[in-house]
This record gives sequence, C-alpha cells and structure tokens, in this order.
Amino acid sequence: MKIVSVRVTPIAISDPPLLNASGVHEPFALRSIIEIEADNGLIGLGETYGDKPVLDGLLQVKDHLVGLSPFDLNGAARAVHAAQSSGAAPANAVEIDLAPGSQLDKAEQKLFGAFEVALLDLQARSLGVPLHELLGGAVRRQVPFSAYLFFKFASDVDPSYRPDSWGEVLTPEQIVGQARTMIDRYGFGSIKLKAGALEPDVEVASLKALKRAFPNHPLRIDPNANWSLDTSIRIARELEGDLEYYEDPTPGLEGMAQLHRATGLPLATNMVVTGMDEFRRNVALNGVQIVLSDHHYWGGLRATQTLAAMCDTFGLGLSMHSNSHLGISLMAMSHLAAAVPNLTYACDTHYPWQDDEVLKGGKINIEGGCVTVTDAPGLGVELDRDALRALHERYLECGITQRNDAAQMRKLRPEWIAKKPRY
Ligand code: GKR
Ligand code: MG
Repeated sequence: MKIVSVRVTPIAISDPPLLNASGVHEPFALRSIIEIEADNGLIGLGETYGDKPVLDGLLQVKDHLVGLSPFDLNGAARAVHAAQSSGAAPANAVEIDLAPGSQLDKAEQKLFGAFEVALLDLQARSLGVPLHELLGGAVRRQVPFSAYLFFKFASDVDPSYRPDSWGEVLTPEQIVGQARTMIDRYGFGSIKLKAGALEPDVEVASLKALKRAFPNHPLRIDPNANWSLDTSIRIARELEGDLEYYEDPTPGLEGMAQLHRATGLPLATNMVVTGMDEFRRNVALNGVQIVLSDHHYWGGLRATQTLAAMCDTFGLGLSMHSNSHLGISLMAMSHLAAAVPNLTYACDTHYPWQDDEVLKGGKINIEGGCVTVTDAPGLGVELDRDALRALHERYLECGITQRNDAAQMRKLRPEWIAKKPRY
C-alpha cells in the first residue's frame, strides 16, 4: 500500500469569547484537517492547529509523504525533519505568548503528530481494526472527560460573531450555572476551572461555590501561570482540601517546585513539562506530579504512549490537555486515552464549546461524561465534505491566520495590557 495524495484543509470554527490569562478567544478558532489517501482508496484523517506557522509547515511537508507506505512512520518522521532542517517549514516563527500553553517551540512534534494520527487511522482502516487496537488495545471503552469551565463575555465586538447561548459568566453564581448546564447536558463527573482571567479572589470564590454545588466532583483550577509564587501559595492555603490538582498556577518549573515544597499540593502542568528535556528536569526538581499529555504537540499518539510509560516509570500522574478542537481530534484523544492504562484522570476537552463539526452525523456524543470508542475501523469517523468546504470558506473569509487572544482582548478592552504573571 502506498500513499497517493495528502490534503491539508485549513478551517475556521466558531468559538465563544472565553477568557484566559492571555486575553480572550477570537470569534473563530483555526484548525487544519488532514486527509492521507492510499492507492487502495482508503483515507486516513487527522486534525491539528490551523495557525499559519503550523499550516505552512504541514503544506511544506505533505507532498513528501506521497509514495511512502502508510506504515512507514520513520519515513514520515524523516520527511518532516528534512522539511524543518531545510528551513522550508517556518513553524517556529512566532515568539510571543499569544495564547496560554501554545508550545511555540514544538514545530517538528506538531507536524509529525498531525500526520502520524492520519497514518495510524489509515493503517487501522486498512487492517479493519479500531485505532485503539493498533495502540495496544482498549483498557477502557468509555473515556471520561471533565467539564471545562471558562469565564466569558456575553458577546464579541466582531459583527461576524453569533452570540452563544452560554451568556456572560463573570461571577461565582454564573460559573455554577455554566457547570450545571454542562453537567446536565454531558454528565461530566469532574470539573476544571480555567482561571488567571479575573481577580484571584473572584476565582477562589468561584471554586468554593463549585465545591458547594458539586461536593462529589473532583475540581481543578488552571490559571496558566498568571499568579506569582506568593499569590499561588496564598491561594493554595485557601483551596486546601478542595482540589484534585493545582494546574500551572505559577510560571516556570522552579516556581512550581517551590510551590510544591511550600504547600505539598499535587501540581499539574501542560506548560512546564512539554518535552523530554523538561521531563528530566522535572524528575530532578519534583516540580509537578501530574503531566497533561497532548498528542498534538508531544509528537503524536505513539510518542504520547512513551510519555505515559515515562510517567509510570517515574511515579507521575497522567492527564490530558486540550485546545479548541473538533471531532477528529476528540476521537484521536479518546482512542489514545482508551489504550493508556495509567491515564487515570478525566481528560480535558473544549469540545462542548464548539458548535461546528466536519464529520458525517455531526457532533460526537458525550454521555455520562464519556466518549465511547467502538470497534469501527480506525478513528471510526467519516468526513462530511460539504461541512469541510463551508468551514474552509469561512477560514478564507474570516481574516484570522494566527490565534491572538491578547489582540482580541484589546479590541474589547482597549486599556488592557498583556502582563504575566498579572496577579
Ligand atoms: O483555550 O483559553 C484556552 C486555554 O487556556 C488553552 O489555551 C490552554 O492551552 O486549555 C489549555 C490549558 O489547559 O492550559
Ligand atoms: Mg492547562
């Protein structure tokens, strides 16, 4: 079997004005949809970031995969590496923090990871097995996700933005309302609060209100390194006993290690352990105790399984990070999580915030807080070409080529200045 063509289609998906440490989400989030077609007519699917540096890299690499066997993952890795080292793929081009946890220096891992998912999907389809089987077999069929709560504005300045049904969420009462809707709708059994956006005392009061409203739901808070070490220690004392884990409150691995020494709280990250060099330093420092994996920047599904094995070896917990995404990413995350025994925390997902979809049959079901992986071949999903075309046209029209939460915030609050840590 040989690869005969590779298509990369950038799309723009509607996204509500969600607040975070870097600003606010723009009305559209960008994704790239990847299709790898083999000479037997089968197509493998992938989904990744759609920002210009990554998209440019994907477009530079894609034709170099033609002629390879879909099973030749080393060949694909060489093609990505060659494009990167020739300077052809400028995927590391952006230097400032435009969005929390964007891992700007992970170009090669992002590019390879994006193609690897589509190659693994194609392999599994050609064997007639589900992707989780190719990854070692499912240890769970129902993959739990957490309710990912955000403070948010009611609407956006851009006329193109359709106001969403979630409304304004800037107070503890409103965040409890958001949690209730999300849990009623999807049955989530744990809750993550995106913080670092409002005054810390409002965010602490919100977490406490969530604890009162959902006493049996494990709770996490994630300020994306927007709190100083002193603020993080003060808040750790206020939240003691309320948290399942404390995610990236303060900047840097050293800062997190000091925080852990001072409080003893379990710390989690998708910001300071994002590659194996940082993993090694973390083991030496005992900075964080739980690593949030993400196949989109860890270099694909198999590299994330290596991370899982490393976490197991060094006694670290494993959870899963998310950015705004659609169903191909959700299914890749779910098949991976199904096949990783030590992924024992509910995974993050932005999926409930996205109304759009590129899949036949529309949105993927989340029931009882879980996505179910079946025995359908590969990822178990098919592209809806009309939906893909419409979202690609929106990409061409919307004018966004690079996520920039800070610039979006300044459109809404001209006096707002980027600063980290802010509190
Ligand atoms: O979408 O605003 C967001 C998140 O803050 C995202 O950028 C983070 O990467 O969800 C992520 C996280 O857990 O840090
Ligand atoms: Mg995080």
